[in-house]
Amino acid sequence: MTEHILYGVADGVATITLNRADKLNALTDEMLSSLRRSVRAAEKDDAVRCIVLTGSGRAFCAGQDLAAVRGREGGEGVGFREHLERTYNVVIRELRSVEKPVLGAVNGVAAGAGASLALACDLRLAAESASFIQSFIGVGLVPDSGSTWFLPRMIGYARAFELAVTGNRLPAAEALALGLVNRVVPDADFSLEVRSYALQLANAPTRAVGLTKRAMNRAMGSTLDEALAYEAQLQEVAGSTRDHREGVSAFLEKRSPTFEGR
Ligand code: LHQ
Repeated sequence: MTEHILYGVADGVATITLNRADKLNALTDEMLSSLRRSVRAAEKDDAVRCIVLTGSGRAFCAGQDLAAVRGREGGEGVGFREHLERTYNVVIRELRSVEKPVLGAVNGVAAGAGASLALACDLRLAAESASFIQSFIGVGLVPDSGSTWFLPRMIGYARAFELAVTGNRLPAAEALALGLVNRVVPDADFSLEVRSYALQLANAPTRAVGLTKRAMNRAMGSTLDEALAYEAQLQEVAGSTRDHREGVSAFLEKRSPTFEGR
């Protein structure tokens, strides 16, 4: 897409790479707008059935480029509120609404809004040396880009609050124990593990995966009655897909299904 956001599609997997390794992939406005365009491109492309978000070099993402925010606090340019609404919030909403699985391949430290980006993914696979830091407090800010929403839901209020107000580094192994990441793999195996996980997701019945994401997103803020009704509504849609028919046929014929994502 651009020098600092790489985008590539292979075998049903779109890989978006934050590519500013010398600054630990700290985010600039240009990167955020190109990140948004990449997610949209992956959303529109029927050949894409899984999206991987990762970082170049030793970090996943160190959050907002702090060199670029100097001056904003003095009232020059757009304020933080507008900046967040125009950039980060758009990306986070896009990641949550794209009806394809988004795998956060957390190759290294994920700090500040970089941690929020990782949390906005549907799944997280972390390298053993990766870590999560709610760095906002270190620069006198509140968690943003969804961290106040994701973190307490994933690990409970007390732990989330503690991480947010201490800014302590959470190593990958502890993140796994808390349920913040799905898997942790040795650094040496990271690329292969990401590929195999992504291919598994890309070969799943994509419509059902996307509808599951939609249903779970909605259920997080709904009653059981509302969730039951919405599940039934979406099952009507999933039940009319070719992948549903293929799954049932494969089961009855005692063979492995081949899902096409339709
Ligand atoms: C960086 C950054 C960085 C620029 C490393 N910026 N250069 C806030 C404001 C407004 C609206 C939107 O939302 C936000 C949300 C946020 O994201 S606020 C939180 C911003 N992020 C941080 O506070 C994290 C800052 N970084 C760090 O604390 C450390 O770099 C970590 C703990 C991530 C990694 O530490 P080290 O492994 O020791 O690496 P390092 O600190 O030596 O960094 C390497 C280089 O990357 C270095 O550049 P240099 O030219 O000196 O080699 C850093 O300046 C640069 N870098 N993060 N966010």
